[in-house]
Formats: sequence, structure tokens, C-alpha cells
Amino acid sequence: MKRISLTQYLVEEQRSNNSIPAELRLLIEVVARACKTISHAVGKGALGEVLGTADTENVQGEVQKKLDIISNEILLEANEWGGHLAAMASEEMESIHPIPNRYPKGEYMLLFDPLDGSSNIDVNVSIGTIFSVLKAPEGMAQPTEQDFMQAGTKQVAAGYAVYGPQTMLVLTFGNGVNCFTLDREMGSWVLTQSNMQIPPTTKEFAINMSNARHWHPPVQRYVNELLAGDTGPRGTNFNMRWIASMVADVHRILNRGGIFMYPADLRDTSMPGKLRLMYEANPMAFIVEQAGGAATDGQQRIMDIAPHKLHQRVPVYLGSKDEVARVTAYHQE
Ligand code: AHM
Ligand code: MG
Repeated sequence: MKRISLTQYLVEEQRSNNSIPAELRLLIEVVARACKTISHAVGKGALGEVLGTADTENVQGEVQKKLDIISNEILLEANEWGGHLAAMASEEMESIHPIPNRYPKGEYMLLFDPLDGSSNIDVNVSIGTIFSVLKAPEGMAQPTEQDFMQAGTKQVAAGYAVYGPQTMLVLTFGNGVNCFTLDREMGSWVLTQSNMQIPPTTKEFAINMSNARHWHPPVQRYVNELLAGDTGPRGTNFNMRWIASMVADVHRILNRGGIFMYPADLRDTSMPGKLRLMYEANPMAFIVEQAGGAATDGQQRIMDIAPHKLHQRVPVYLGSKDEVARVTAYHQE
């Protein structure tokens, strides 16, 4: 097998399609390197004394794990000095992180969830890093939070790393989705899947069923029809998977289809769902759409939502097109 490294892939893309400017290429290489470092820390587990909680809370009032904080630091440090960014934002930081004045500034803005699936860290189940890249407004070296308030359609790149049995990096620049596997001995990312495609139909769904009693009627209806199997209105049996790491659930869907749902529910209307728009839902929506899938909040395309807050939450329905269309239609009826 001829091995194509991440660097070679990026350089060739830049040459043939002019789709990846040099500064963006550097940004992706730096993020990929940071993910390698996070993967190493994750892999050490108890031996690296990285497991357990950190006795702090993030802006969402969630107790932070040691690895949440470590991963955030790794991404900040790796991306500060290269001159490719104007600012960063993270699930683990209340406000945006401008690039310190001692470094040159670039035209991009990076948003990330440094370690997604935090509840799985201490039990050795797949977790990941999700990121989204936006452009700073023209000539803006010192962006404010307001400058981050761009719809998902404005993303110039998005990706995630999944730390599982293998460490993988999945990337899109708006020109299809490619997957790289980390060669742990060589320390390099190798292209292992090109142009990933999500089948439009599926018999697999993912939702946290323990919240069923709080769901709105359209979600109740949709899931009940799936559960009714071949004796119900769908006339076929569906299987369920829920990993509680969005990266791992999305990775499965990219490989064999499926629908992932984290709906809003009746508990707290000020908190529409659990997932955050800017650094979870938008980058995943971009990847899923680029692989031929769909992503909505039950009413509209996620990437069309005009954000108003950095840590804004959003209901999420994503994956195989036909199922996303059906559950969205139930909401609109
Ligand atoms: P996190 O960013 O704090 O880890 O939360 C996001 C995660 C997703 O990866 C996952 O889909 C979801 O939370 C699981 O939620 P639940 O624990 O309600 O099943
Ligand atoms: Mg998360």
C-alpha cells in the first residue's frame, strides 16, 4: 500500500485544487500534532496520572476532568505561536482566547471541544477532540466574541480526532471527508479512507433513552416508531447504539450510517439540548453533510443557524439523510 501522509495530502490538495491556503495547512498540521499529544496522554491513562476530576467547573457548570484541562492546554499552547490564528475559543473557557501580543496574528479563528465524551475518560471508552475553523473578519487581528458569531456555513475546515482502539483524524475542507490513522510507531498520520460517504438509509439509531419521558412529542413519535420494529409503522427492525461520546457515535455513522439525536426536552427550556453549536454541532454537521448526510436542529439545517452566544446549545439530529429528514418533518408537522 502506498502511504500518503497528512502533509502530502494537504500539499497535494493545495496544488491541485488551491483549496487549502498555506496558513490553513499549517493550522491543520498544528491541530493534528496537538491531537497526537492528546492521544499520547489519553493512552497513558493512570500511568500518566491523567485520570480523574480536577475539582474545577467549566462555564457550563460541568465538573472538569484532568484530561479536559490538559487537552485544552495542549491545543492552546500548540496554536498560539505559529502566526496562523487571530483567536481561539474552547468549551473549557468562558471567553475567547486572543493570541498574545508577543506573537504574530493570522486570519483564522479556531474553536474546539478539547476532549469530548468526558464521562468516558475514566472508563477507557473512546473519546475525542472536535474542532472548527472560521475566518476572522478582513483585517481584524484582535477579534472579539462577536466576530465568532458566524453560521456553520462559514466554516473553512472542520474535523475531529477519535481516541479509540486506533487514533484517527477525520477532516473536511468542504471538498469531501477524509480519514487519517495515526501510525503510533512512526508518529505520523496516514490517509486510510478517502471520500467517506454516509448511506442515505439506515436501521441504526443513537439516542440517550433514559431521557425518553422528557422528550417532546415529535421525538417520542419518531423513536416509538423505531422501537415498534417490524410490527410497527416502519415495518422493519431497528438497532440501537449509544456510546455517550459524540465523536465515536459520529465516527460509526460515517462508516456505516445511522442517525444520532440529542434533542431538546421539557426539563429546562433555557437549555435546548446538551450539545453546543459552535464547537460540537457545527463541525460535525459540516463533516456529515460533506459525507452526503444531513444535520438539523429539528427545524432547520444546523449550519444555517445564526449564533448569538459562544456556548449556545442546540438540539442535534444528524446522520443518514432519510432518517434526519423524517424526524425533522415530524417536528415541522
Ligand atoms: P462533553 O463535551 O461534556 O463530553 O459532553 C458531550 C457529550 C457527547 O459527546 C455525548 O454525545 C453526550 O455528551 C452524552 O451525553 P449523556 O451523558 O447525556 O448521554
Ligand atoms: Mg463535548
